[in-house]
Amino acid sequence: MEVLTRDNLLKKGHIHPITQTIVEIVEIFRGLGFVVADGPEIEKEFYNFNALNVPADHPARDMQDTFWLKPLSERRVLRTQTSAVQVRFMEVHKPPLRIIAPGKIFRNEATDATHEAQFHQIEGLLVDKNVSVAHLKGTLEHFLRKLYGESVEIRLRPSYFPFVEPGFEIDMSCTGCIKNEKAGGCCPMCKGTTWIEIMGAGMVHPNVLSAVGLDPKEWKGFAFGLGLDRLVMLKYGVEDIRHLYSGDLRFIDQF
Ligand code: 2NM
Repeated sequence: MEVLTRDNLLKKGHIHPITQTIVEIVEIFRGLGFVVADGPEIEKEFYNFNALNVPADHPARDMQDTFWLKPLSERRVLRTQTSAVQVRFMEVHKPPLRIIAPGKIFRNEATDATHEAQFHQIEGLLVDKNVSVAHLKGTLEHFLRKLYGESVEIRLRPSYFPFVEPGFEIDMSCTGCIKNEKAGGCCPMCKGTTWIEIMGAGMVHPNVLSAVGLDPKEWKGFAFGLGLDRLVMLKYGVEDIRHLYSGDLRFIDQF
């Protein structure tokens, strides 16, 4: 007679590593007074691009990068970032506000070990009076130290995103280097550079505030966006993004 064990009959499901990471990150930002905002995956061109200061001729709007839905005359897309959620939130809620928007996003690109057409992102937004880059840096430093440990250092490098000005790429000190130094090898996480590019961020562009009826002289904001798939891959040493979406229990059961 076969014995009923957890493994052969009562096998339990569990939370996907991407969802686990979303929960962890949301908890950290909840501690800072942020609330979760949600929105549709099928989005209007206005919320996905126009309101975010992405010009009509920007290559991101191209058929190659964005999934446009038919009929094309309706100007609907699969959202390419969760910022659209934040625009919708700002339309109906007066500042000061602090929101975090996790969710699935879509890009029309060829898939390989590090690219999927469907992946996950988490974006944050704070709007208040007298907000500065110092607030942005302090918030992200706090966040990454809670996630990866108090010894983490961060640095800001100038970068460009249409919806912010100034825009930055955020690097964090590599958490794998110490382990690898002991093992005597070059760190595979940072390739020996000691820094890992972890997220994009910046001060909300005045045009974005104006698009939702806020006076950019009165209100300022900072925003950031973080790809969850790469984060999970770094954390667990997953070498192919497609494993995360395979639905293969032999993979998923490891987490
Ligand atoms: C990023 C990088 C920089 C961002 C901007 C906004 C909004 F809605 F406030 F304009 N939300 N998220 C943002 C800024 C996202 O992702 C790499």
